[in-house]
Amino acid sequence: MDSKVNTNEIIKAESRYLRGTLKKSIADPVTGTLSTEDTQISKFHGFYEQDDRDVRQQRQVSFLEPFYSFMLRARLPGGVCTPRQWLIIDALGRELGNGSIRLTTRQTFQFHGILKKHLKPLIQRINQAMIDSIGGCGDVNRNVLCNPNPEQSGLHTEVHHWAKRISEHLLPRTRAYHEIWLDGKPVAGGESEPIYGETYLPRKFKTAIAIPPHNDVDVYTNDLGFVAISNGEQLVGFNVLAGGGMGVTHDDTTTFPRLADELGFIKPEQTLAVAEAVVTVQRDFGNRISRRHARLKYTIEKMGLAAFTAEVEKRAGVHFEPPHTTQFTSQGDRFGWVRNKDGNWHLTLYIENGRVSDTPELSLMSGLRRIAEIHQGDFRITPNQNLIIAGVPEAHKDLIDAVAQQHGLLQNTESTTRLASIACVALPTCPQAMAEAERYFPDLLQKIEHLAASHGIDESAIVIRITGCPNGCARPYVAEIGLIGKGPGRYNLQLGGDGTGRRLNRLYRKNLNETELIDTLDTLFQDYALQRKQNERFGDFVIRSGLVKPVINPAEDYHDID
Ligand code: SRM
Ligand code: SF4
Repeated sequence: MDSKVNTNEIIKAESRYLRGTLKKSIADPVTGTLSTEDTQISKFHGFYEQDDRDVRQQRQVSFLEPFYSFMLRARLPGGVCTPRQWLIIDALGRELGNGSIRLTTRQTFQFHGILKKHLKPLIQRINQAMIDSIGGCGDVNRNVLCNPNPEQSGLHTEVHHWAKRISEHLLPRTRAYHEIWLDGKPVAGGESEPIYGETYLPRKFKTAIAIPPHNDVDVYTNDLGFVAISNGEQLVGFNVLAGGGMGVTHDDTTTFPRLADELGFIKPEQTLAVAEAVVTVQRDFGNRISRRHARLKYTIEKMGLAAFTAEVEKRAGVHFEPPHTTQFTSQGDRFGWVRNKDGNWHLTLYIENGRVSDTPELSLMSGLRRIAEIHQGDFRITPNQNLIIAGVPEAHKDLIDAVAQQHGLLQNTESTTRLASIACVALPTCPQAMAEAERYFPDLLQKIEHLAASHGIDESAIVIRITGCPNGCARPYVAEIGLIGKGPGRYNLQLGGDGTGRRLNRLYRKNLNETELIDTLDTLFQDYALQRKQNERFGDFVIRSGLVKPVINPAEDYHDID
């Protein structure tokens, strides 16, 4: 192994295919934590060690170890689960988690606040429900996204099938997960990882499939993207994209967000070979020295797109045809009841920041549990942290509607901007958070909504996304307004996404506190209200009026600010 590789590479290489000393760490009753190496290996099994940051300082003063607990993220390709599975997820969130379930921007769910001793029973119980957490996190392919909207039933079913197949094809082959959590027999030897090798990928890897005209999966922000091409109802192939990613480090101009490039069109039967080829090129050419520069976007910048594409074609044994023309018109969800082509109904519910819990104001968790008890279709988590109750027969619609009404799930009072906006988790669980996001966003949005209403632009459905740090978990760099945590109560203001996920935004003002942010938006909203063209989006307006320059080549010009 190259002596310069980063520590994670050594940990992976010495982990015996992701076993590490996890069994020992989990069994150690003296501490709530894992060994340092195991905190990295655990990610491949779907869980992260965290500590409650609200009480971190207080515990330090009292000479107590941090209040450790774990976040577990499931693998749920395309975000689909059955009502029976939902009931188990709900029960585990209440019994072994912190009383909530978190729907994520990658169409799956997380539990927070799991104590070390509860990890094994929790993993066993989700597996009994036929859900696993393999590759929920770690340097492998993550949960595969696809459009969850069952409106175009035939096409969606086919695309969802591909999301599952890609996810399964790119799963690690190690038996470590079964051995440690499901009491599977230890492997005698001769184990291998045909796709990943023993050091897996240099970094996380993300895949999504979009069905135009909806870009709800933000397909251009993924390492690997597939845009479904259909002849109406049937899939004829995919435009393949590669090299998207959001993560940036504040003030490090060698890091940048990037939208994926188009490689070309392929037939459905070539999908797995192409997915595997993109993964193995990244495995072999990705940066294993600097994790900050290890995502596929940097590999493509280093190799050049033509050389990268040629290498993928060679490994996959395919020749990319010119991409088909496609058009995206939105990046968000559509809410309320809609009738599918098959005559069944689906109900898309707005879930504020994806957090499912019961509060004094809203019995959301209980309401969804009640729906799961009577629903016969499925549940679909959207890539915008919302939830679809799908496949409701006409005869059940009134009943489900009544339960949703009774629990306040159909308030229908949210502004178009609120419905279009998302926040990452941030404090108190996320160790990377520099500022609040999920806990603060509802209040901040209220102020922004008042501002929008005062300028008569409240129907503009401006896409606003906030994150507690520049890692970009709510994909803020493709929002019309992106707010990126800089420090407690301070955010960078980014402007210029196009509302369809096809354009990066750019930094407009740095390190604003709430008053400065609201004042800045006040001026921007006023100009937009007075000077916008008919149907012009806010993000398009700020670009046309020269308030921010569009990003042409992020590797070179993302950090150019006037
Ligand atoms: Fe993320 C790390 C939460 C989607 C980019 N992300 C984290 C961690 C695990 C913090 C950590 O390193 O310990 C966060 C856990 C917080 C918590 O307490 O739950 C976290 N990320 C999330 C979720 C839950 C945000 C949400 O509010 O929904 C999303 C879970 C997705 C899933 O189900 O798999 C989530 N993260 C994303 C996305 C959006 C996406 O994938 O579509 C991105 C940007 C796209 C990308 O990857 O480029 C994203 N997360 C990151 C990064 C920056 C990666 C980079 O290339 O620089 C990190 C930090 C890292 O990897 O070192 C990170
Ligand atoms: Fe944590 Fe940053 Fe991701 Fe928000 S964007 S969840 S603060 S890593």
